[in-house]
Amino acid sequence: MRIAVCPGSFDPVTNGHLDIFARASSIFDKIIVAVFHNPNKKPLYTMEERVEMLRMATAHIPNVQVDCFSGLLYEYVRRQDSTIIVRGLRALSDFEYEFQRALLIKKIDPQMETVFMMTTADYSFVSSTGVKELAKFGGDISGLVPAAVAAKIIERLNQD
Ligand code: COD
Repeated sequence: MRIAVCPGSFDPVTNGHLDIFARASSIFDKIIVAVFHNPNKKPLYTMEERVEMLRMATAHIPNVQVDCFSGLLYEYVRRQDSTIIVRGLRALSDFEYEFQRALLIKKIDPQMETVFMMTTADYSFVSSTGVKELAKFGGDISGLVPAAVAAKIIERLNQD
């Protein structure tokens, strides 16, 4: 069974992320979407909220599982009986960062493969940061995140 891990912050999940999961799910037998718990960062959404939004957004893709992890990514990937990391690429700036990370991981664990998937043109400009900023100032985020996630974001903004 070919298992691939899609790691990220997903703060929150966007249609750009979902496009990568859906396309990866047709290549691999199982996709594990893994939310990174970084104790040094303060995300807008808690780990539980991010996992819940991801579960809602991926419910229609049968071979996608949502999980969370802390510590080193390649160690987590190994624990999932996998050696495959899937990452999405949007712009040249993504490439430079990803290229260095992939080489560093390969240096430490030579069997680890980072597979890059090019963004879909429709989502090339979509980022979690952009969605949060747009929502905060009352902009329309429909089309950038799934409807259920948009509702959660708006509900949260109304509480603050
Ligand atoms: N289209 C296509 N892909 C997209 C889009 C889009 N519109 N938006 C985002 N993506 C891709 C990103 O390029 C990325 O591949 C993925 O979706 C997730 O994105 P983010 O922004 O939610 O996640 P990141 O990049 O913040 O995740 C960073 C990690 C959590 C993976 C990283 O910090 C990590 O591995 N941490 C664990 C510690 C570790 O092992 N570090 C590495 C040492 S070498």
